[in-house]
Amino acid sequence: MKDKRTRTPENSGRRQFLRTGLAMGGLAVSSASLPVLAQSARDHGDHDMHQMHEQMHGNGHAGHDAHGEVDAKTLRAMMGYDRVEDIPLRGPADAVARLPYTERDGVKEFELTAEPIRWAYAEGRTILAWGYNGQVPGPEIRATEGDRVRIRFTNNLPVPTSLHWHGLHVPFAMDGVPGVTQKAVMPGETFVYEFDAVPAGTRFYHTHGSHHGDESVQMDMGLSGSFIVEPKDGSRSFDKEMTLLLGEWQLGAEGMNQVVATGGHEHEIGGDHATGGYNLFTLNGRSYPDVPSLKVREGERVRIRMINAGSMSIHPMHIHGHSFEVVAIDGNAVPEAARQMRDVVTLAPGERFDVEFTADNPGIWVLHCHELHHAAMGMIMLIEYEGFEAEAKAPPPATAPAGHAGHHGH
Ligand SMILES: [Cu+2]
Repeated sequence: MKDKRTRTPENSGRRQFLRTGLAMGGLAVSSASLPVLAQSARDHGDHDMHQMHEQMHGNGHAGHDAHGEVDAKTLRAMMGYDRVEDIPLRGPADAVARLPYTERDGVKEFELTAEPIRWAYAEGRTILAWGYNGQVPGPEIRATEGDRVRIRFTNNLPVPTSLHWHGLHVPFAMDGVPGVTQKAVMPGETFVYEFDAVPAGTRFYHTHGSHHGDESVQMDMGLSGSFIVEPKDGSRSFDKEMTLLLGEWQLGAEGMNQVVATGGHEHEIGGDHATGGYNLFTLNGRSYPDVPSLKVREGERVRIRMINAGSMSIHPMHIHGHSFEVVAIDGNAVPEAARQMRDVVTLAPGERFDVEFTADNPGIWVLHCHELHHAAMGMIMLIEYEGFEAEAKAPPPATAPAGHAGHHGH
């Protein structure tokens, strides 16, 4: 991919800025790519009969449990489908690590959509979600500092949304804040974002809601992904890198998402007070023990780019058996003289920490959130050295009061 990279001159002033803003800022065209909606329940017979069938056979997904209940109207409003089982089931096997791009006139063009899905956060366990390109987190966008990038974003959700470039210095018309920099992207519409990828570092993209007030609701549905801007000079201080996107969820029974069940009111329902209503914590969309291990080789220098893409929780991320060096905060390099050796770094929502460690202590180690409720609810990853196989995996995490969640099998 390296030889395909082109670099464009950086945005050269007000004239360029205005041209971009006018050309791209208000562009919203309708798209034919609305999700294929499920046939209405009426087509299959009386809705009550359908629910009764689910209750009798215990294989339904909604409408028969006080904690996971959602009526068809709410489900349609939030997910665009009448029945949970019609919502596309997606998991890691369907996901791509990095978003492919095509080059056109020196511009890197990316395609992103927002889609209603059932996301497999662990083996045999799903949660209703909104995913970019149908995955959680969205695919990583990679660019080189100064690249001109164009992201064609199509909203296939049943609700308006937006796309914000967190930590990137974009022209304001590209900032993706509904009511401030643009109108929300309506269901079925496409909005084209275009800007220079600056500055270098660990950035990310996420929804900014449909209007002021529902940003957390949309974030809590899974709408985020990493955006890594590699330095123009090609400098690289590590042998191996990984991006770790921290997520938090309000899981209901049978794979229900409480954001959906409450029609977007989420926090009003309270829940487990120790964790503010969040009861499932993910790393790159997966919950321990189903978080893929970081595999390292002795002697390697390893960078982990941590991104807190949650809307509320603070995560003190702790590594066992090693210290790591904080090399960048919020994507920006820390001068060498100011670098700290830590074994915990704490990320508030929106923060990023790039840490590096030298793999000099062979074995199997955990990297986990030291808010231990979060660890218990999934926020753990193993670091496995070559030659070491993880022992038998731990039992599934407690995700909610027993019997009320996490048994949505597929
Ligand atoms: Cu945490």
